[in-house]
Amino acid sequence: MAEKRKYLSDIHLEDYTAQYETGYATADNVIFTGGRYKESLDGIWQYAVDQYDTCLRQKWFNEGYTDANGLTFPVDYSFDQWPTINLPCCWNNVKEEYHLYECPMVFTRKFGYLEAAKDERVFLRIGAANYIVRVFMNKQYVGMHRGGSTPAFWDVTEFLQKDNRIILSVDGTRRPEQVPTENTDWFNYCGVYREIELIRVPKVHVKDFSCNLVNDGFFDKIEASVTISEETDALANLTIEELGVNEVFQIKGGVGKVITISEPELWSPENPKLYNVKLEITAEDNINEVLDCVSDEIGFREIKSIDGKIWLNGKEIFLRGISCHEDSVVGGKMLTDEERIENIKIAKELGCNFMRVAHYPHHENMSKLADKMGILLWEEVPVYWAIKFSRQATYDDAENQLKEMILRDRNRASVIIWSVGNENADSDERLEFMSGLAKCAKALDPTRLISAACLVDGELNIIADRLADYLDVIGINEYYGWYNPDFARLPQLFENSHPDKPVIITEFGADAMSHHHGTKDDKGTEECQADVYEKQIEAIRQISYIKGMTPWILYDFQCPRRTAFIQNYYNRKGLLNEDKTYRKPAFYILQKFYKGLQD
Ligand code: GCB
Repeated sequence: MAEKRKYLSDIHLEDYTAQYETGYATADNVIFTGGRYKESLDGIWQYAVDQYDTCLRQKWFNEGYTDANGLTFPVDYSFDQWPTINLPCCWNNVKEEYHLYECPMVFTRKFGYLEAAKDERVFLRIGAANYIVRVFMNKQYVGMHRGGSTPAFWDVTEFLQKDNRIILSVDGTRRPEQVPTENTDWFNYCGVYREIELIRVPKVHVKDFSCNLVNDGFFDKIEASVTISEETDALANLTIEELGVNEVFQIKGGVGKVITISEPELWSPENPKLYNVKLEITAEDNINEVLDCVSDEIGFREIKSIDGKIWLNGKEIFLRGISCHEDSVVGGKMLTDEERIENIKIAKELGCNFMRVAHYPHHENMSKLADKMGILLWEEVPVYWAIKFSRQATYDDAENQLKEMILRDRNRASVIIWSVGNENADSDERLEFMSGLAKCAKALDPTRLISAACLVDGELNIIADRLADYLDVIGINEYYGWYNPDFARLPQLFENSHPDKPVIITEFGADAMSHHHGTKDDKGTEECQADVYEKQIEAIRQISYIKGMTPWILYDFQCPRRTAFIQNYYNRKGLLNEDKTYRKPAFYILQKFYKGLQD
């Protein structure tokens, strides 16, 4: 009887998610994954659309209600008979009827697992699930993660058995208090759209490992830092065979750091040289007792912002960039490596040495490929437009996403800028929020530049933002010739402004439907877009404090806000169309400018 009453009370419980607010995976749960063996849970899963969130309300993870007398009650799911889906994926692209579905879906599968050895820990890693994912394993709640673009880790050692059932309840609902908020200028692709894997690690394991060139202008020292899972003493052995580096150093209370003399061949877009770096943790009193071993492919380079200029390896650099969303006509936000390679190749064809991967952390393979192929990156967290800046939990969420992004990508030479947001109106709450993020990024990674894509002060027509005090580089989005039709205001803006830091024009652009023609005054035509590019480039090239640009955007991307005939639910500011089969005339205008800068 008691269980039956519970069954009924579950229906009436409004605050049913409160019981699932524990086991919150944050940046503190992250472990270093480079060089580790991963067991994939990708592939065929059963799934159901769970529009009313019944999985959580009715606790499906219990796999049935049985009362004290052994009476069972009917359940509203049948996992093994549900239809199947291939994970990871964005469900919006799987079936027409799910295209605009943003509420919860439930995924489940069974898998066998070879029991963890004594003293071994097993972590579940989900590369990205938008926006909240709750994990259940073998009739128990494991935990949750917030944030749609960064990886989540849970220690599932105690939950695993020989035969397992895992359930993921994934909620893609847009909510005003989330990061990003409910209103964005891109499509809210939902699902578990990056890899799901189990990672076995020794009990004492590397949680975090970073390795980079010392930023002192001499290019002759490499530093490595390590944090291990226990506040214990141990030894670490850093090996970079190709450089003859083999350095043993102390780990005290779980943390260790070493600086070693070495003159690596410097990484740059022209010479994307990577080294195989290995780190071994051994017992303090016995160097032959290996506790853990990780590795990574790392490039060594220095990036600085001094005297209003940006310096790569001690040489001034102009960032010839382009912005890019993570969007594919086939997979939505789930790009293949081939698509990422194609994007980088097209950017290179354009003459770029830099890409702004907007407006959220893209898949980690993007920066790995950028490392290999030689292109610099701006990475960003989705602190976009009207975030709930005065809400502490929203700040915590944003800061956590920022940390998860930095921990994931901080060994990537290609990444030179962490951006803490995009186009947020200048208020006291926003200043407090975003300066907090900027300070957090600097503290976690003092070797890179911090920026944000800021708005122009429209009234005074000046580049002025109080956040600039906390940034190394000022990003400016301006749409003269498009949202702001009075083009004459652009040269005035540049004249009125006297920034004391380098400026990157992080956005300008204009919509153009491919093959749509007219005069340059006809909005939405290729001629109009080309004209905006001509004028923008002419104005920007005269201004010495502008040290880079990332026009908006490489290719057209899906966007529910865009309903005009020429748009058809796409933002058409791309230099290419959405399937990248056609280059619009503006592509060649920007290419000419960038190639000219290279000569
Ligand atoms: C912006 C936003 C970007 C939009 C773009 C546009 O300023 O940063 O996310 O897609 O403008 O096309 O309006």
